[in-house]
Formats: sequence, structure tokens, C-alpha cells
Amino acid sequence: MTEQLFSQMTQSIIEGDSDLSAQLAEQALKEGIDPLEAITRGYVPGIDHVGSEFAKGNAFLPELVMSGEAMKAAVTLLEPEMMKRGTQRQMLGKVVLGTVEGDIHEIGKSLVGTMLTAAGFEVFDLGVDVPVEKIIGKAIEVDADIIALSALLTTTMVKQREVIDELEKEGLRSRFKIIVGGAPVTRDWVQKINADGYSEDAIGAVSLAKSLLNTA
Ligand code: B1M
Repeated sequence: MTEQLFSQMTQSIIEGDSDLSAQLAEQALKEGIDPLEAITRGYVPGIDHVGSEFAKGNAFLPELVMSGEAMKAAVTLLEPEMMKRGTQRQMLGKVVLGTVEGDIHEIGKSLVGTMLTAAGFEVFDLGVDVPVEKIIGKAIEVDADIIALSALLTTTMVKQREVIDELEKEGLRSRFKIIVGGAPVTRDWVQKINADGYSEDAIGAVSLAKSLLNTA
């Protein structure tokens, strides 16, 4: 019976069906199923499947977005119960995320946030058009492991460098891993600004974050 529910959960993520994933999460809560087990045995296999299909080129961005949203809908419902039971999911690390100042492109950044959250990171999403000082202030406040900076414009990429320069100036650079991304970001750019890594997509951002924190 529970196994059947878990497999329906997996399927709801593969299909990117947020209504169904949320409904199944509510059913699990009603039936007293451990929410941690529901996430790890029900939903995670679904997002893992979609992620690997995306990497192979068998699934595309809209599917990834919908599966990420379905995962988020379920996890959001289960998290309060996890807190209550004190069975919080093992957190892989804290990530402060934002689209840099002057840039309002939101979709890719939010997708990266959803995937990191689904993978087990605690994500502090500051939104778009975020000033350098706000990013650094939040990273210090929450004692972040990673600062993740998205930029979609060639004119705003420079703000990624400003965050790093400012951290260096304040003697804080070694305290955080810095990952960058967005359509104009290249490997050359990463080396030039002394970031710790970049990825071309949200799935890659998760592997990168895990490998930087040695949790891969
Ligand atoms: Co704008 N825009 N836009 N835009 N826009 C681009 C980026 C552009 C390439 C379009 C073009 O001309 N071909 C161009 C930039 C040119 C350049 O700088 N070289 C451009 C421009 C010029 C502009 C304006 C200046 C237009 C104007 O007003 N004249 C203006 C700027 C506003 C501003 O930010 N100040 C502008 C505005 C907008 C809208 C508001 C209309 C809208 C954004 C809506 C929103 O986000 N809520 C918009 C859109 C939609 C686009 C395009 C068409 C699509 C962007 C997108 O959402 N893609 C874009 C052209 C394009 O990319 N094809 C374009 C889907 C998304 C899932 O992908 O964001 O790339 P993406 O994220 C990916 C990866 O990049 C990566 O993972 C994500 C998931 O796979 N990734 C990371 C992203 N962040 C990451 C961080 C990481 C790791 C990976 O670690 C930290």
C-alpha cells in the first residue's frame, strides 16, 4: 500500500503534476507516513529520473521546470510536519542565491533554487536585482557555505565579479564558495573573476554545489 503511494509520488514528479504531488503529500500526512521517507523514497527517485533524462537530452527545459515545481509543491507541504517530528532532512549546506543587481531575469535563477532545495540544500533566495552588499550581508548572517549568482546580461555579469572583489577586500573570500551561472557566463569568465565554478544549467548547479562541499 505504502509502496504503491511511493511509486505514485515518483510518477507525479516525472509527469510534473504539482496538483497530484501535493495531493499525495497530503494523503501521506493523513496516513501518518514519515515525511522524510515520503521525500526520499517517493519524490526523490522522480526528480533523479527527470534530471538524468534531461542530461541525456531525452527531457527538455519545460519538463524540468514542471518536475521541479511538483517537487517543491510536495516538499513545501511535508516540511512543517518534518519540523514537528524533528526529522528534518539532512541539509547538505546553505546557499545564498540571487540574480545580480541591474538584472531582473528570474526564471533560470529560480529553477536553480528549486533544484538545490529539492536536492537537500537550504536556499536563501534573495530574488532579482540584488545589490552586492545585500548578497554579502545575507551570506554572513546565515553563515552560508555557498553564494550562487545568476546573471543573464553581458552588462550585469560584472556584478558577479564585484561580489568576489568585495569579499576579497573584506578578507572574507575564503569563507564562501562562489558559483556563477546564466547564459553569458563561460569557463573563461569563471577563471577571470576567481569564482569556484559555474554550470550551464540547474542540474549542473546541484552537482557543482555538492562537489564543492564534498557531499557528492
Ligand atoms: Co531578456 N535578455 N532582457 N528578458 N531575455 C536575454 C537574456 C537576451 C539574451 C535576449 C536576446 O537579446 N537574445 C538579452 C541579453 C543580451 C546580452 O546581454 N547579451 C536580453 C535583453 C537584452 C533584455 C533587456 C535588456 C531587453 C530590454 O529591455 N531592451 C531586458 C533587461 C531587463 C533587466 O534585467 N534589467 C530584458 C528583459 C527580459 C524580460 C523581463 C522580458 C524577460 C525575463 C522575465 C523573467 O525572468 N521573469 C526576459 C527574457 C524571458 C529573456 C530570454 C528570452 C529568456 C531568459 C530565460 O528565462 N530563459 C533571454 C534570451 C534567452 O536566454 N534565450 C533574454 C529560460 C531560463 C530557464 O534559462 O535564465 O538561461 P536561463 O537559466 C538557465 C541557465 O542559464 C542556468 O541554469 C538555468 C536553467 O537551466 N543558470 C544558472 C542561470 N542562472 C544560474 C546560476 C547558476 C548556475 C546556473 O549558479 C549560480
